[in-house]
Amino acid sequence: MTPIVRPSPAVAAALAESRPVVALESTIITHGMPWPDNLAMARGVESLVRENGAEPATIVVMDGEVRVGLDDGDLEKLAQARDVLKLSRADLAYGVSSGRTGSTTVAATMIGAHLAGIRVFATGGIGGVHRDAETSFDISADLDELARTPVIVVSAGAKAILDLKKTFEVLETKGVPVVGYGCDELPAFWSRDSGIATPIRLDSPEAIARFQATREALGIDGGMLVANPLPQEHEIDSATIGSWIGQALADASSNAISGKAATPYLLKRIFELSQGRSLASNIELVRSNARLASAIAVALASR
Ligand code: PSU
Ligand code: MN
Repeated sequence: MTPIVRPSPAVAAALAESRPVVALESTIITHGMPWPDNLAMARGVESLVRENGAEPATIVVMDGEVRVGLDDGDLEKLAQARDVLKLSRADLAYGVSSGRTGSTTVAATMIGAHLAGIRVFATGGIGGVHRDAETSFDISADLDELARTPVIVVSAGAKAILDLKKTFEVLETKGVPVVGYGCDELPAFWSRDSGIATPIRLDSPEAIARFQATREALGIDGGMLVANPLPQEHEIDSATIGSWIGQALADASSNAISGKAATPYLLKRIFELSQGRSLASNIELVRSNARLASAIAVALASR
């Protein structure tokens, strides 16, 4: 019988030797960034994780398996693939059972990482409460997954297309710790500040590893969100990005875009309106998160 969750040889070896491993998601490759920047981003992030002492494990559904760790050929195939499913908790098993290719969102990547025994995961920004949630009921399954699956997710907060205040309120309600990394205000993805005070500020990867170990010792399960502001030289000021977000949201509504299509549409529209600036920042924030996640994985492995 073939195992349904299959680590690559490199990831399996790292896990067997208790070396640091960082999970990476694939929806950002298939639905979050255009070709060929998506492939360059994915390759660059994998190298960065290796340079920082950890083994990268990009997670994806292919050929009836949850693959944990891809070789360069698979990465290239995925970056160019069309009709890729965007998988979350609700449909991860459908992706596997149908034999189709599916990329994993934050929620599905957390499930795959946990099944493989990986404790840290780097992404861009999580999904959350959409601005029109009171009528659309669109709240990302990423939030529930953080509440139930014990993986540390390193992000630049939640994507600023969302209602950030409501998103962080929901995380608090669900008992998900939100750690601001070296910041007193939570980041807003493309910008460093959101105007929302950081609930828990920690300033080193070791402090994050100690916090996680203490949660485990207390029997507190579920994940943790580490919010890492992007480097200042790559941020877009909130008024500038705010006007592009406003325009993209208006366009989404006049084109009746909703559900799974909402986030990919908004990211693409903001990319066009900003003439590529939003993508450049997005890539830099993912790189910065990959560096921090690697350092956290190293700190966890050396405890
Ligand atoms: N971070 C990025 N770009 C992305 C995403 C994260 O920089 O495209 C993806 C993640 O996979 C996340 C998803 O889970 O966006 C959120 O989708 P939704 O709002 O439909 O839950
Ligand atoms: Mn949604």
